[in-house]
Amino acid sequence: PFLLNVLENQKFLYGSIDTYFIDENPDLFKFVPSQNRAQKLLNYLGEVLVNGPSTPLATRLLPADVKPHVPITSKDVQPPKGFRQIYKEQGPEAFAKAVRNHKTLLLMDTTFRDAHQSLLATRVRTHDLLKISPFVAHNFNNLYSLENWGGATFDVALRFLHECPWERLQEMRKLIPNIPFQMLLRGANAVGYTNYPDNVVFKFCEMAVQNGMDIFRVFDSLNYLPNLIVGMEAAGKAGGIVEAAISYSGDVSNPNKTKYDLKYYLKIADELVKAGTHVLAIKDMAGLLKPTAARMLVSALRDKYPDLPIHIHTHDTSGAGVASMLACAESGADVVDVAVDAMSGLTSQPSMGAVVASLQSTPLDTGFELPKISEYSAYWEQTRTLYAPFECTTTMKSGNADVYQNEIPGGQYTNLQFQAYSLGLEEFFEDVKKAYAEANTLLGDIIKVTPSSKVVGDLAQFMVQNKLSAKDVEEKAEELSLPKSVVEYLQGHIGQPYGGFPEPLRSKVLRDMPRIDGRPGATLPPFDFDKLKKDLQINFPNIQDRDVMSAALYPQVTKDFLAFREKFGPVDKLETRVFLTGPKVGEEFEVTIEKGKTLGIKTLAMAEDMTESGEREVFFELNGTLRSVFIVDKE
Ligand code: 3PY
Ligand code: ZN
Repeated sequence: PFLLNVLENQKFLYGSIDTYFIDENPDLFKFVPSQNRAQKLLNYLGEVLVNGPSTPLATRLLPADVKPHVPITSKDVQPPKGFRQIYKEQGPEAFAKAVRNHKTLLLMDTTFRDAHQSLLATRVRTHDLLKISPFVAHNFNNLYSLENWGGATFDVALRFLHECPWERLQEMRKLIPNIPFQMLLRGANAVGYTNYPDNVVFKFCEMAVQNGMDIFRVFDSLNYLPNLIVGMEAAGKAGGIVEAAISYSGDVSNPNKTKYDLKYYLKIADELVKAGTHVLAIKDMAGLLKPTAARMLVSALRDKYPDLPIHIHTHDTSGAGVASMLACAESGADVVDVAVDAMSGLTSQPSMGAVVASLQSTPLDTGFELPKISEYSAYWEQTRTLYAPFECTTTMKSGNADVYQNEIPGGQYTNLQFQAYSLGLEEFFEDVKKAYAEANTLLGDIIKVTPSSKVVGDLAQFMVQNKLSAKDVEEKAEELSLPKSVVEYLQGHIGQPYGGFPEPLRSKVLRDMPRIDGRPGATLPPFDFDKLKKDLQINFPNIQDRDVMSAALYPQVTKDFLAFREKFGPVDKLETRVFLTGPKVGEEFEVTIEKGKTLGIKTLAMAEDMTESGEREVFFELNGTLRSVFIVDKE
């Protein structure tokens, strides 16, 4: 269309163009969309009505028929200043100093990322995040950060929500200019599950900063330093704030648990400080850091690094999360992680309201107001009901201190429970949890977080399904066809575990298979982005660099997403119930596809009879005009 516009332009036709040609002729950029976006959305709605949800529902529960109340924020007033201004104006070091100099406890709000990753299978959509974003910007400007990207959100956005994670980031940034955004970066695995070539990780971080990301919490699933350092360098080179994280396992307060003791953590902390981290994080992904252990660990780090900001992450799986975060705060942590009350507890983070209330009128008082937290929470309480099909509370009714025995990370805990539930084997979950602990011991008692947690989980499920004890696995290792993730782990594909690989298990499983002894990414050739772009342009001529990056990380998932978007348009603009299960017949609703462009849609009817070619006609009213779409009935 650009070329056609140029060819029709009067100035161009008469040959009088100069370097200002494009600036002075904005009409060149007025494109008629290739195919009507409204028509594409009708096709989507028809598809869901005829063939069911486009994103599989995890339980039999349906989204509630509610319109969550969005608390009012004035559109005319700029949100107040926050820590982001310090970072943007003075850089990461000044930001770290300001955090360290701050006298009271700071909070990171995980509601936009880890909370829903842990409670709602990461399914919360951009639409619902954006609605509450202005309220967050105006009332929570004193947050250390808002965790709103990375981890599993990247994959799930593309794969299940059919939306672009980069657009999500950009849109949130527009509405929240003042609070630092934080993401979870899986070191050399970026936001994926495998090691990528280094140039992928570097370019990914560069693009993340360009699109509005500020703080990168970088971890490695084995605390393997070479992997961690790649992520730190990538985030640092991109100009981001580097928050290197030590993944926490075991129990430093238990003298019988000796593998991951205080010395172990202090040693890694030393390396991360040497590598130049701006902030040091403890990432307690399973919620194992009991209050006593928290006091020991945080005090030791505080004493050793008086000038370094310390940030603690936990999950509330056992129910001890609030107590632990208070212990961290009292021992000198600068920042702890919480989720808004309605999105807190269980495998999510501890409750924001509970932590804030507990510290009121103390020297650590966060300064947040409980009524504002209640308003924020009320929005999420209602919004959460839209995601009923993905609710972990379908199966998980309470906290469970068995996590201290099985050490399953928050997100994986609810995942495994879902799997057991969907197989109709509730008791299977109890077996899997026990097997998880055995599988961990078999693999050498490793740090367990994405992707090493998947290795342990896969082995645990394999053991339960095949009725194998740990002893059986050890004895029959040569004959068993173990899950691919386990074999690859033993080959060294995700890095080197602390204390080495388990022997003789490793030799028995691998025999003469190849092994990687160092950093896996070091042996991968640089990724060819230009080639990928050219390949993708064959089918998707309008592709942008951000789509190319998505495809470098998730090739097939991204191609499917691009094809889906081409066919069905901006489905991310639909409200969540309509997106998940389609509108009701007779229902009228609006979709704002861009600022100032709102469609009024009414679902009229679905033909009872099929056409000869197996299609069903679905009738809509679009802005008052009758439209219909023909949908192949796949039943
Ligand atoms: C992730 O990697 O997505 C995690 O949340 C790990 O805790
Ligand atoms: Zn977490």
